[in-house]
Amino acid sequence: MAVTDFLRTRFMPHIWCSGCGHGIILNSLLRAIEKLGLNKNNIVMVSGIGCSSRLTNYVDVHTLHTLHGRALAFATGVKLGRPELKIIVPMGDGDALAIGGNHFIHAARRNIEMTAIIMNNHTYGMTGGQFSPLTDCGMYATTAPYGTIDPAFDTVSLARAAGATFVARTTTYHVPQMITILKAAIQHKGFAVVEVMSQCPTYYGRKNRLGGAVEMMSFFKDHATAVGTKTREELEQGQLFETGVFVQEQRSEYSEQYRSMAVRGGAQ
Ligand SMILES: Cc1ncc(C[n+]2csc(CCOP(=O)(O)OP(=O)(O)O)c2C)c(N)n1
Repeated sequence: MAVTDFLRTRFMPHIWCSGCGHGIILNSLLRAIEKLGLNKNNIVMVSGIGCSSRLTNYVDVHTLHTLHGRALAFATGVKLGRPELKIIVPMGDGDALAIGGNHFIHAARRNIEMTAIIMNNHTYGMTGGQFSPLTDCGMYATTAPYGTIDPAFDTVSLARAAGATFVARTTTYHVPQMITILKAAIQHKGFAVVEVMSQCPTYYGRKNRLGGAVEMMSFFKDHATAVGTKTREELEQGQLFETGVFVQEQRSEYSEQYRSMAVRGGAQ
């Protein structure tokens, strides 16, 4: 199957602003699915609300466009009902870690098999550029005209501490790496978290004078460093952030345990 066979062209043109990184994530995700040779009837994409969550509308697999912050809860229901299906959940940083933060930590704790993609543009894009839990401290937003005083979550540390068994980070600049990571995440037997740094030139870039899409992606290019290759001091001094696979381990998977309990007719 060609990549374009996974696109719902009837919903084009898409809603994303020019320069938005979310389209690059859509492209990379479709390429990962196509390279894995997955049957579109075996994939369910579940999303909440946001520019990022719109991604599901454009993909010709089974899709559920649900409530802001609740995509992982709906996805959990789908996985428990039909454990043989591949579940992919694209979310914004607000969707995943503000209103959806509770669902996120518990999905990670349970290690339920699905791929959670956090499209981190550091802002609430769809509603006009409010700050999110992934907006870096001191940055400007429509709701932080003097700069935010909230420290940001580190998605990787949060996911690892909550119990995710696959955790990775990449950016919209690093497309081949993003495709490789998404392929591994989709194949992972457990809760897989992929944070993709994405650019929002319309709000985050403009509010913080970061330039347009090219400058924002150049920042990703110049400040991303492979995980484990720099000391903490080097990371801080160079304003660098790590990319790659941080966690990849096996632990009992939730929908499998649930199914075997149902077959047994109760808990042991
Ligand atoms: C329960 C609920 N609260 C608030 C909203 C309004 N709302 C829609 S999208 C959104 C934030 C989107 O930001 P993010 O999840 O970071 O995704 P982005 O648009 O940046 O991709 C908010 C607050 C909503 N739709 N439903």
